[in-house]
Amino acid sequence: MSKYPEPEPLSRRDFVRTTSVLAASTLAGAVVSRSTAAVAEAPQSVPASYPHALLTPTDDYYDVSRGTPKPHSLQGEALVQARLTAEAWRLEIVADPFTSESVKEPASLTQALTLEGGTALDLPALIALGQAHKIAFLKAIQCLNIATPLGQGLWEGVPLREVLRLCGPMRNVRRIYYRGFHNNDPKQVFQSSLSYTQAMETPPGDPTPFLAYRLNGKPIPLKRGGPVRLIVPWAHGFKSIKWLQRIAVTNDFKANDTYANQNNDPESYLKTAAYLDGAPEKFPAGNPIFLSGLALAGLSGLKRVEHWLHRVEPGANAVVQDDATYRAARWTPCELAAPPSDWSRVLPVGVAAKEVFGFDPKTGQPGTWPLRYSMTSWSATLRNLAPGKYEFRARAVDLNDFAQPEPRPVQKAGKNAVGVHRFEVT
Ligand SMILES: Nc1nc2c(c(=O)[nH]1)N[C@H]1C(S)=C(S)[C@@H](COP(=O)(O)O)O[C@H]1N2
Ligand SMILES: [Mo]
Repeated sequence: MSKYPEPEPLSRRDFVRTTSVLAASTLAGAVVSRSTAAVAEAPQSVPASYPHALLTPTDDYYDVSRGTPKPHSLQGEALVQARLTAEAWRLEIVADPFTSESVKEPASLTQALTLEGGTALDLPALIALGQAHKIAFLKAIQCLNIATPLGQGLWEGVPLREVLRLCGPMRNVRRIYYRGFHNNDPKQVFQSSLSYTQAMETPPGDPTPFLAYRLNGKPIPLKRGGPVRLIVPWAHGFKSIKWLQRIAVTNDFKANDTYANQNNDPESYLKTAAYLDGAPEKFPAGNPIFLSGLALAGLSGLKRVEHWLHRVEPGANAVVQDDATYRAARWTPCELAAPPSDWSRVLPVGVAAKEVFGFDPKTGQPGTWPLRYSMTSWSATLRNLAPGKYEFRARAVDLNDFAQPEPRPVQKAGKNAVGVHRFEVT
Protein backbone atom coordinates (compact mmCIF):
# COMPACT_ATOMS: atom_id res chain seq x y z
CA MET A 1 0.00 0.00 0.00
CA SER A 2 1.33 3.42 -0.83
CA LYS A 3 1.57 6.19 1.77
CA TYR A 4 0.22 8.56 -0.85
CA PRO A 5 -2.97 10.13 0.42
CA GLU A 6 -5.71 9.51 -2.12
CA PRO A 7 -6.83 12.76 -3.75
CA GLU A 8 -10.42 13.83 -3.23
CA PRO A 9 -12.73 11.89 -5.50
CA LEU A 10 -14.49 13.74 -8.27
CA SER A 11 -18.06 14.60 -7.47
CA ARG A 12 -20.64 11.95 -8.28
CA ARG A 13 -21.71 14.02 -11.29
CA ASP A 14 -18.14 14.20 -12.64
CA PHE A 15 -17.75 10.48 -12.11
CA VAL A 16 -20.85 9.58 -14.08
CA ARG A 17 -19.80 11.96 -16.84
CA THR A 18 -16.28 10.53 -17.13
CA THR A 19 -17.60 7.00 -17.09
CA SER A 20 -20.09 7.76 -19.83
CA VAL A 21 -17.37 9.42 -21.90
CA LEU A 22 -15.29 6.28 -21.51
CA ALA A 23 -18.18 3.99 -22.33
CA ALA A 24 -19.13 6.15 -25.30
CA SER A 25 -15.62 6.15 -26.71
CA THR A 26 -15.19 2.39 -26.21
CA LEU A 27 -18.51 1.66 -27.83
CA ALA A 28 -18.28 4.32 -30.53
CA GLY A 29 -20.95 3.50 -33.08
CA ALA A 30 -22.87 1.16 -30.81
CA VAL A 31 -26.58 1.68 -30.38
CA VAL A 32 -27.69 3.75 -27.42
CA SER A 33 -29.12 0.84 -25.46
CA ARG A 34 -25.76 -0.96 -25.44
CA SER A 35 -23.81 2.03 -24.19
CA THR A 36 -26.44 2.59 -21.52
CA ALA A 37 -25.99 -1.03 -20.44
CA ALA A 38 -22.22 -0.54 -20.16
CA VAL A 39 -22.66 2.56 -18.00
CA ALA A 40 -25.17 0.77 -15.79
CA GLU A 41 -22.78 -2.14 -15.27
CA ALA A 42 -19.70 -0.11 -14.38
CA PRO A 43 -20.61 1.33 -10.94
CA GLN A 44 -21.01 -2.15 -9.37
CA SER A 45 -17.26 -2.57 -9.00
CA VAL A 46 -15.91 0.96 -9.63
CA PRO A 47 -15.08 2.71 -6.35
CA ALA A 48 -16.39 6.23 -5.91
CA SER A 49 -12.77 7.43 -5.66
CA TYR A 50 -12.20 6.57 -9.33
CA PRO A 51 -10.99 8.38 -11.37
CA HIS A 52 -8.49 10.47 -9.39
CA ALA A 53 -9.17 14.20 -9.34
CA LEU A 54 -7.05 15.93 -11.98
CA LEU A 55 -6.27 18.70 -9.47
CA THR A 56 -5.04 17.39 -6.13
CA PRO A 57 -6.37 19.43 -3.17
CA THR A 58 -3.47 21.32 -1.54
CA ASP A 59 -3.55 19.40 1.72
CA ASP A 60 -3.59 16.02 -0.01
CA TYR A 61 -0.10 16.37 -1.46
CA TYR A 62 2.61 14.24 0.00
CA ASP A 63 4.89 16.97 1.37
CA VAL A 64 8.67 16.85 0.83
CA SER A 65 10.30 19.80 2.62
CA ARG A 66 13.71 20.20 4.21
CA GLY A 67 14.49 22.46 7.10
CA THR A 68 13.82 22.86 10.81
CA PRO A 69 11.49 24.51 11.44
CA LYS A 70 9.72 23.82 8.16
CA PRO A 71 9.23 27.18 6.44
CA HIS A 72 5.51 26.50 6.18
CA SER A 73 5.20 26.13 9.94
CA LEU A 74 6.29 29.75 10.55
CA GLN A 75 3.65 32.21 11.73
CA GLY A 76 3.05 35.88 12.37
CA GLU A 77 6.15 38.07 12.60
CA ALA A 78 8.46 35.11 11.86
CA LEU A 79 6.69 34.72 8.54
CA VAL A 80 7.16 38.40 7.72
CA GLN A 81 10.85 38.23 8.73
CA ALA A 82 11.21 35.23 6.43
CA ARG A 83 9.62 37.32 3.65
CA LEU A 84 7.06 34.58 3.11
CA THR A 85 3.94 36.73 3.12
CA ALA A 86 2.56 38.28 -0.07
CA GLU A 87 3.56 41.77 1.15
CA ALA A 88 7.02 40.85 2.42
CA TRP A 89 8.06 38.56 -0.45
CA ARG A 90 11.05 39.75 -2.50
CA LEU A 91 13.18 38.11 -5.15
CA GLU A 92 16.87 38.92 -5.54
CA ILE A 93 18.68 38.32 -8.81
CA VAL A 94 22.44 38.63 -8.58
CA ALA A 95 25.60 37.64 -10.44
CA ASP A 96 27.67 34.89 -8.82
CA PRO A 97 31.28 36.12 -8.41
CA PHE A 98 32.50 32.53 -8.92
CA THR A 99 35.77 31.97 -10.80
CA SER A 100 38.19 29.05 -10.75
CA GLU A 101 41.33 27.69 -12.33
CA SER A 102 39.44 27.08 -15.57
CA VAL A 103 36.69 29.70 -15.21
CA LYS A 104 38.55 32.98 -15.53
CA GLU A 105 35.72 35.49 -15.75
CA PRO A 106 32.74 35.73 -13.41
CA ALA A 107 29.18 36.18 -14.62
CA SER A 108 27.81 39.71 -14.77
CA LEU A 109 24.41 41.39 -15.01
CA THR A 110 23.60 44.89 -16.21
CA GLN A 111 21.24 45.41 -13.31
CA ALA A 112 21.13 43.19 -10.26
CA LEU A 113 17.94 43.17 -8.20
CA THR A 114 18.90 43.32 -4.53
CA LEU A 115 17.35 43.85 -1.12
CA GLU A 116 20.22 46.13 -0.16
CA GLY A 117 19.77 48.35 -3.19
CA GLY A 118 16.00 48.40 -2.75
CA THR A 119 15.55 46.91 -6.23
CA ALA A 120 14.46 43.35 -5.32
CA LEU A 121 11.32 42.28 -7.20
CA ASP A 122 8.07 42.30 -5.24
CA LEU A 123 4.92 40.28 -5.84
CA PRO A 124 2.82 43.01 -7.54
CA ALA A 125 5.65 43.55 -10.06
CA LEU A 126 5.93 39.81 -10.69
CA ILE A 127 2.17 39.48 -11.19
CA ALA A 128 2.15 42.48 -13.56
CA LEU A 129 4.85 40.76 -15.61
CA GLY A 130 2.74 37.60 -15.52
CA GLN A 131 -0.19 39.45 -17.00
CA ALA A 132 1.93 40.29 -20.05
CA HIS A 133 3.61 36.85 -20.31
CA LYS A 134 1.44 34.23 -18.74
CA ILE A 135 1.92 30.50 -18.56
CA ALA A 136 -0.56 28.01 -17.10
CA PHE A 137 0.57 24.42 -16.78
CA LEU A 138 -0.95 21.18 -15.49
CA LYS A 139 1.89 19.39 -13.73
CA ALA A 140 2.43 16.19 -11.82
CA ILE A 141 4.79 16.77 -8.90
CA GLN A 142 6.84 13.64 -8.43
CA CYS A 143 9.82 13.11 -6.17
CA LEU A 144 12.76 11.31 -7.71
CA ASN A 145 13.01 9.21 -4.55
CA ILE A 146 9.40 8.31 -3.81
CA ALA A 147 7.58 5.53 -5.63
CA THR A 148 4.28 7.39 -6.08
CA PRO A 149 3.58 10.88 -7.45
CA LEU A 150 2.93 13.54 -4.81
CA GLY A 151 0.07 15.38 -6.49
CA GLN A 152 -0.98 17.34 -9.54
CA GLY A 153 -1.97 20.96 -9.99
CA LEU A 154 -2.64 23.79 -12.36
CA TRP A 155 0.21 26.23 -11.84
CA GLU A 156 0.18 29.78 -13.22
CA GLY A 157 3.05 32.21 -13.44
CA VAL A 158 5.59 33.99 -15.59
CA PRO A 159 8.45 32.43 -17.59
CA LEU A 160 11.86 32.59 -15.89
CA ARG A 161 13.32 34.08 -19.09
CA GLU A 162 11.04 37.14 -18.78
CA VAL A 163 12.12 37.67 -15.18
CA LEU A 164 15.81 37.34 -16.09
CA ARG A 165 15.36 39.89 -18.87
CA LEU A 166 14.60 42.51 -16.21
CA CYS A 167 18.32 42.46 -15.43
CA GLY A 168 19.37 43.59 -18.90
CA PRO A 169 22.18 42.05 -20.94
CA MET A 170 24.28 39.50 -19.04
CA ARG A 171 27.73 38.13 -19.74
CA ASN A 172 29.52 34.87 -19.01
CA VAL A 173 26.39 33.14 -17.81
CA ARG A 174 26.22 29.39 -18.22
CA ARG A 175 23.84 28.35 -15.47
CA ILE A 176 21.03 29.79 -13.38
CA TYR A 177 21.21 28.84 -9.69
CA TYR A 178 18.16 29.36 -7.48
CA ARG A 179 17.08 28.69 -3.92
CA GLY A 180 14.23 29.16 -1.48
CA PHE A 181 13.98 30.35 2.11
CA HIS A 182 16.12 28.22 4.41
CA ASN A 183 15.84 29.67 7.95
CA ASN A 184 18.96 31.75 7.21
CA ASP A 185 20.96 28.63 7.97
CA PRO A 186 23.46 27.69 5.25
CA LYS A 187 23.15 24.03 6.29
CA GLN A 188 19.49 24.10 5.34
CA VAL A 189 19.93 25.52 1.85
CA PHE A 190 17.92 23.59 -0.72
CA GLN A 191 18.93 24.72 -4.18
CA SER A 192 18.71 23.76 -7.80
CA SER A 193 19.75 24.95 -11.23
CA LEU A 194 19.06 25.12 -14.94
CA SER A 195 21.35 25.74 -17.88
CA TYR A 196 21.21 29.19 -19.46
CA THR A 197 19.68 27.66 -22.58
CA GLN A 198 16.95 25.82 -20.66
CA ALA A 199 15.99 29.08 -18.97
CA MET A 200 16.13 31.39 -21.99
CA GLU A 201 15.39 29.42 -25.18
CA THR A 202 12.15 27.51 -24.98
CA PRO A 203 11.73 25.20 -27.98
CA PRO A 204 8.34 25.52 -29.69
CA GLY A 205 5.93 22.95 -28.27
CA ASP A 206 7.92 22.55 -25.05
CA PRO A 207 6.93 24.09 -21.72
CA THR A 208 9.16 26.73 -20.18
CA PRO A 209 10.41 26.94 -16.58
CA PHE A 210 8.44 29.59 -14.72
CA LEU A 211 7.95 31.49 -11.48
CA ALA A 212 4.54 30.34 -10.29
CA TYR A 213 2.36 32.49 -8.04
CA ARG A 214 -0.99 30.70 -8.43
CA LEU A 215 -2.02 27.10 -7.86
CA ASN A 216 -5.46 25.84 -8.85
CA GLY A 217 -6.76 29.38 -9.35
CA LYS A 218 -5.60 30.75 -5.97
CA PRO A 219 -2.41 32.22 -4.53
CA ILE A 220 0.00 29.33 -3.82
CA PRO A 221 -0.48 28.23 -0.20
CA LEU A 222 2.62 28.45 2.01
CA LYS A 223 2.53 24.67 2.29
CA ARG A 224 3.00 24.24 -1.46
CA GLY A 225 5.85 26.75 -1.61
CA GLY A 226 4.05 30.08 -1.88
CA PRO A 227 4.09 33.00 -2.30
CA VAL A 228 6.33 32.07 -5.29
CA ARG A 229 7.62 28.69 -6.38
CA LEU A 230 9.87 27.93 -9.34
CA ILE A 231 8.22 25.29 -11.50
CA VAL A 232 10.29 23.24 -13.94
CA PRO A 233 7.58 21.46 -15.90
CA TRP A 234 9.65 18.49 -17.10
CA ALA A 235 11.64 17.79 -13.96
CA HIS A 236 11.30 15.80 -10.77
CA GLY A 237 10.21 17.73 -7.67
CA PHE A 238 13.68 18.80 -6.56
CA LYS A 239 13.98 21.38 -9.39
CA SER A 240 10.71 23.03 -8.38
CA ILE A 241 12.02 25.10 -5.49
CA LYS A 242 9.49 26.26 -2.93
CA TRP A 243 9.57 29.69 -1.21
CA LEU A 244 11.75 31.04 -4.04
CA GLN A 245 13.80 34.07 -2.95
CA ARG A 246 17.09 34.20 -4.75
CA ILE A 247 18.44 33.62 -8.26
CA ALA A 248 22.14 33.82 -9.07
CA VAL A 249 23.40 33.72 -12.63
CA THR A 250 26.77 32.02 -12.76
CA ASN A 251 29.66 31.13 -15.01
CA ASP A 252 30.02 27.85 -13.13
CA PHE A 253 29.09 25.16 -15.63
CA LYS A 254 28.25 22.61 -12.94
CA ALA A 255 24.83 21.79 -11.56
CA ASN A 256 24.65 22.87 -7.90
CA ASP A 257 21.51 20.87 -7.12
CA THR A 258 21.19 19.75 -3.49
CA TYR A 259 19.68 16.54 -4.82
CA ALA A 260 22.80 15.67 -6.81
CA ASN A 261 24.59 15.09 -3.49
CA GLN A 262 22.60 11.90 -2.94
CA ASN A 263 23.75 10.22 -6.14
CA ASN A 264 20.62 11.41 -7.96
CA ASP A 265 20.73 12.47 -11.60
CA PRO A 266 20.31 16.27 -11.43
CA GLU A 267 19.11 16.34 -15.05
CA SER A 268 16.45 13.64 -14.74
CA TYR A 269 13.18 14.22 -16.60
CA LEU A 270 9.85 12.90 -15.40
CA LYS A 271 9.62 9.24 -16.37
CA THR A 272 6.65 7.71 -18.13
CA ALA A 273 5.23 5.26 -15.59
CA ALA A 274 2.10 3.64 -14.17
CA TYR A 275 1.39 3.59 -10.43
CA LEU A 276 -1.02 1.30 -8.59
CA ASP A 277 -3.72 2.45 -6.20
CA GLY A 278 -4.08 0.58 -2.94
CA ALA A 279 -6.65 -2.24 -3.23
CA PRO A 280 -8.09 -5.02 -1.06
CA GLU A 281 -6.04 -8.16 -0.48
CA LYS A 282 -9.06 -10.46 -0.65
CA PHE A 283 -11.97 -10.55 -3.09
CA PRO A 284 -14.97 -12.86 -3.05
CA ALA A 285 -15.19 -15.07 -6.15
CA GLY A 286 -17.88 -14.21 -8.68
CA ASN A 287 -17.73 -10.38 -8.73
CA PRO A 288 -15.63 -8.40 -11.22
CA ILE A 289 -12.45 -7.02 -9.63
CA PHE A 290 -11.61 -3.40 -10.34
CA LEU A 291 -7.99 -2.30 -10.04
CA SER A 292 -6.71 1.16 -10.84
CA GLY A 293 -3.92 3.68 -10.62
CA LEU A 294 -2.31 6.74 -12.09
CA ALA A 295 -0.37 7.00 -15.35
CA LEU A 296 2.24 9.71 -15.77
CA ALA A 297 3.19 10.85 -19.26
CA GLY A 298 6.89 11.67 -18.94
CA LEU A 299 9.50 12.87 -21.40
CA SER A 300 8.84 10.10 -23.90
CA GLY A 301 5.03 10.30 -23.77
CA LEU A 302 2.54 7.54 -23.01
CA LYS A 303 1.30 5.00 -25.54
CA ARG A 304 -0.65 2.80 -23.13
CA VAL A 305 -0.83 1.23 -19.71
CA GLU A 306 -0.98 -2.57 -19.65
CA HIS A 307 -1.38 -5.22 -16.99
CA TRP A 308 -0.34 -8.79 -16.35
CA LEU A 309 -2.33 -11.06 -14.09
CA HIS A 310 -0.27 -13.95 -12.77
CA ARG A 311 -1.83 -16.83 -10.88
CA VAL A 312 0.47 -17.95 -8.08
CA GLU A 313 0.47 -21.76 -7.90
CA PRO A 314 1.15 -23.27 -4.45
CA GLY A 315 4.88 -23.77 -3.93
CA ALA A 316 5.87 -21.79 -7.05
CA ASN A 317 8.95 -19.56 -6.96
CA ALA A 318 8.30 -15.85 -6.57
CA VAL A 319 8.41 -13.94 -9.85
CA VAL A 320 11.45 -11.71 -10.17
CA GLN A 321 11.62 -8.79 -12.60
CA ASP A 322 13.09 -10.08 -15.90
CA ASP A 323 13.13 -13.76 -14.95
CA ALA A 324 11.77 -16.37 -17.41
CA THR A 325 8.18 -16.11 -16.10
CA TYR A 326 8.30 -12.32 -16.29
CA ARG A 327 9.67 -12.37 -19.83
CA ALA A 328 6.94 -14.78 -20.96
CA ALA A 329 4.17 -12.61 -19.47
CA ARG A 330 1.19 -11.68 -21.62
CA TRP A 331 0.24 -8.07 -21.01
CA THR A 332 -3.27 -6.76 -21.61
CA PRO A 333 -4.09 -3.08 -22.27
CA CYS A 334 -5.80 -1.16 -19.45
CA GLU A 335 -8.44 1.55 -19.85
CA LEU A 336 -7.20 5.15 -19.63
CA ALA A 337 -9.69 7.61 -18.16
CA ALA A 338 -10.75 9.87 -21.02
CA PRO A 339 -10.10 13.61 -20.79
CA PRO A 340 -13.05 15.55 -19.40
CA SER A 341 -15.35 16.74 -22.16
CA ASP A 342 -16.05 19.98 -20.30
CA TRP A 343 -12.83 21.44 -18.92
CA SER A 344 -14.61 24.42 -17.44
CA ARG A 345 -15.84 22.05 -14.71
CA VAL A 346 -12.34 20.79 -13.91
CA LEU A 347 -10.20 23.92 -14.23
CA PRO A 348 -10.34 26.61 -11.57
CA VAL A 349 -12.64 29.58 -12.12
CA GLY A 350 -10.75 32.18 -14.14
CA VAL A 351 -8.57 29.70 -16.03
CA ALA A 352 -9.75 28.93 -19.56
CA ALA A 353 -8.71 25.64 -21.14
CA LYS A 354 -7.54 27.53 -24.24
CA GLU A 355 -4.82 29.26 -22.23
CA VAL A 356 -3.45 26.13 -20.56
CA PHE A 357 -0.19 24.90 -22.07
CA GLY A 358 -0.68 21.92 -24.39
CA PHE A 359 -4.34 22.72 -25.10
CA ASP A 360 -5.46 23.75 -28.57
CA PRO A 361 -6.04 27.52 -28.37
CA LYS A 362 -8.95 27.19 -30.82
CA THR A 363 -10.85 24.18 -29.47
CA GLY A 364 -9.79 24.29 -25.81
CA GLN A 365 -9.11 20.54 -25.93
CA PRO A 366 -5.79 18.94 -24.90
CA GLY A 367 -3.45 18.33 -27.85
CA THR A 368 -2.39 14.94 -26.46
CA TRP A 369 -3.81 12.76 -23.69
CA PRO A 370 -2.53 12.53 -21.10
CA LEU A 371 -0.77 15.86 -21.44
CA ARG A 372 2.97 15.52 -21.15
CA TYR A 373 4.21 15.78 -17.54
CA SER A 374 0.73 15.24 -16.19
CA MET A 375 -1.23 12.21 -14.99
CA THR A 376 -4.52 10.54 -15.67
CA SER A 377 -6.19 7.48 -14.15
CA TRP A 378 -6.12 3.94 -15.55
CA SER A 379 -8.14 0.89 -14.64
CA ALA A 380 -8.54 -2.80 -15.34
CA THR A 381 -11.56 -4.98 -14.64
CA LEU A 382 -10.78 -8.66 -14.01
CA ARG A 383 -13.62 -11.13 -14.45
CA ASN A 384 -14.30 -14.80 -13.72
CA LEU A 385 -11.22 -15.42 -11.58
CA ALA A 386 -11.12 -18.85 -9.98
CA PRO A 387 -10.34 -18.91 -6.26
CA GLY A 388 -6.60 -18.71 -5.63
CA LYS A 389 -3.69 -16.32 -5.19
CA TYR A 390 -2.79 -13.74 -7.81
CA GLU A 391 -0.22 -11.08 -8.63
CA PHE A 392 -1.35 -8.10 -10.65
CA ARG A 393 1.27 -5.91 -12.30
CA ALA A 394 0.81 -2.75 -14.35
CA ARG A 395 3.32 -0.86 -16.45
CA ALA A 396 3.40 2.06 -18.89
CA VAL A 397 4.67 1.81 -22.46
CA ASP A 398 6.13 5.02 -23.89
CA LEU A 399 5.87 6.35 -27.44
CA ASN A 400 9.22 4.72 -28.28
CA ASP A 401 7.72 1.34 -27.25
CA PHE A 402 9.84 1.06 -24.13
CA ALA A 403 8.00 -0.67 -21.28
CA GLN A 404 8.54 0.57 -17.75
CA PRO A 405 11.08 0.64 -16.12
CA GLU A 406 13.01 0.80 -19.42
CA PRO A 407 14.87 2.70 -20.66
CA ARG A 408 15.58 3.91 -17.13
CA PRO A 409 16.20 0.89 -14.92
CA VAL A 410 18.56 2.97 -12.72
CA GLN A 411 16.32 4.18 -9.92
CA LYS A 412 18.46 7.19 -9.03
CA ALA A 413 17.03 8.78 -12.18
CA GLY A 414 13.48 8.33 -10.85
CA LYS A 415 11.71 5.60 -8.94
CA ASN A 416 9.60 3.79 -11.50
CA ALA A 417 9.73 0.07 -10.71
CA VAL A 418 6.80 -1.96 -12.04
CA GLY A 419 4.17 -2.02 -9.30
CA VAL A 420 2.59 -5.27 -8.11
CA HIS A 421 -0.58 -5.92 -6.12
CA ARG A 422 -0.99 -9.37 -4.50
CA PHE A 423 -4.48 -10.62 -3.72
CA GLU A 424 -6.53 -13.70 -3.11
CA VAL A 425 -9.87 -14.72 -4.56
CA THR A 426 -11.82 -16.72 -2.00
N1 LIG B 1 12.71 25.20 -0.74
C1 LIG B 1 12.49 23.89 -0.95
N2 LIG B 1 11.94 23.49 -2.11
C2 LIG B 1 11.72 22.17 -2.34
C3 LIG B 1 12.08 21.20 -1.38
C4 LIG B 1 12.63 21.64 -0.15
O1 LIG B 1 12.93 20.85 0.74
N3 LIG B 1 12.81 23.00 0.03
N4 LIG B 1 11.90 19.85 -1.67
C5 LIG B 1 11.87 19.52 -3.09
C6 LIG B 1 11.55 18.13 -3.36
S1 LIG B 1 12.79 17.01 -3.14
C7 LIG B 1 10.32 17.76 -3.85
S2 LIG B 1 10.03 16.17 -4.28
C8 LIG B 1 9.22 18.74 -4.00
C9 LIG B 1 7.99 18.29 -3.22
O2 LIG B 1 6.92 19.16 -3.45
P1 LIG B 1 5.63 19.15 -2.55
O3 LIG B 1 6.04 19.22 -1.10
O4 LIG B 1 4.81 20.31 -3.00
O5 LIG B 1 4.89 17.84 -2.80
O6 LIG B 1 9.58 20.03 -3.57
C10 LIG B 1 10.93 20.43 -3.86
N5 LIG B 1 11.15 21.82 -3.54
MO1 LIG C 1 12.11 14.98 -3.89
